[in-house]
Amino acid sequence: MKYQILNAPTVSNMPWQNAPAEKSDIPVWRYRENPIIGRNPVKNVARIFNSAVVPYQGSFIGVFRAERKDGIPMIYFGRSDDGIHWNFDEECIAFKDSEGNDFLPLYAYDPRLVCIDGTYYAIWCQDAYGAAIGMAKTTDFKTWTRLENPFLPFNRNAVLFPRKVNGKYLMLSRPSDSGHTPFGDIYLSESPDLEYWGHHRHVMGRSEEWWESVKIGAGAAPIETSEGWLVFYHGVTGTCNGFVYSIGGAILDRDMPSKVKYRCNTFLLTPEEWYEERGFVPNVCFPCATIHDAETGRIAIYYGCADSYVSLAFTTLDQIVDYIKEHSVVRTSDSEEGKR
Ligand code: BMA
Repeated sequence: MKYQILNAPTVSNMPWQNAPAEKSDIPVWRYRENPIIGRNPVKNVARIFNSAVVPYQGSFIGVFRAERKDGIPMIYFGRSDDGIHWNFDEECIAFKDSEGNDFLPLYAYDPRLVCIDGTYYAIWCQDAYGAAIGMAKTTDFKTWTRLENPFLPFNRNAVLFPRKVNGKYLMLSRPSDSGHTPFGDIYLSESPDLEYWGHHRHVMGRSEEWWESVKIGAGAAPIETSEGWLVFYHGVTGTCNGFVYSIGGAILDRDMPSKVKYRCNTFLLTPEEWYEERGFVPNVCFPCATIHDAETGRIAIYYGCADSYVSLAFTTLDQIVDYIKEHSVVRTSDSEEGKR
C-alpha cells in the first residue's frame, strides 16, 4: 500500500465487494445489493437512514436514525455479524442523565458513533430550543449517559475525531439555522474534557463547485491516514426541484485539522440509483460512517439514501487519496488556520 490507515484496527470481516470490471472515473463503487436497510425495518419504524456503525468484538454495532410511524425520529441500536444484515432493538435507546434518570431528547436524528479510548460516543442532532447537537456515551451499550450539549443552537452534523489531537478532543460541526438551512460551512472545536468546547476554527466552506455550493456538513468520523485526516462529507446544491446531496472528500492536516491539505473538486458519489433518487426526500446521499481495515486499506462508506434507506459504497485508501489529490482545489479559506 502506498498510504497507511493509522491508529485503527484490522477489520478482516468488514463488508466488501471488488470494484466492477467496468472502469469508472471515480474510484467509489456501490454494493450491488443496495440498499442494505429497506423500509419498515422494525416495529413502529417507517424508515431507517443516515446512520452510523463501528466494528465491535468481531462483529458490528450501530446507532440508527429511525423515523417512527408517529413521525418522530429517534435513535435505535442495532447489531450485525457482517455489517450488512442488521437486527434492531424494538425500542429507541433509553438515554439517561448523569444521575441515571430517564432523559430522552424530544427527537434525535443523523447519529454518528465514535470510539475513543474504549468509550463509545453517539453524537446527533436534537431539539435544544432549536436544532442543536446532543451527545451520549456508553461502554456496555446498555446504559447510555447523556453529556452536556456541546454547542448552542443552531447546529447540525457534529462528528468527533477518534482520538485526541494535541491533548484535546476535536469535533467538526456545521452551524445552521432552525429550518432547512440554505447555507453552511464546517467548523472545528476543541475540548479538554468533552464538556467545555472552544477554540472554534473554520475548516472549509461551501465552495465554488456547483455540487457543493449551498452547504456542506461533516459525514463520517475522520479516518487518520499517513496523508492526514480523510473526511467524507456531504455537499449540497440547489435546483429548481430542491436540494441535491452528494458525497465529497477532503484530507485535513494531521496536527491542525482546521487546515485542509486536499479537497476534491468533484463529488465522489451523487444520486444516480433508484434508492438515492427516489424516496421520502429524493436525491440524497448522506454519509455518516465508514468501516475501514488498516491492513488492506479497504473502506466501506455507510450512507443514507433519499431519507428512506441505508446503502454501502466501497473504495480503497490508495485509490481515494490519489483521486482526491489529483482533483484537489484548495482555496485560501481552506488552507488557512481558520481563526479570525
Ligand atoms: C438535512 C438533514 C438530513 C436529511 C437531509 C435531506 O437537513 O435533516 O437528515 O437527510 O436534510 O432531507
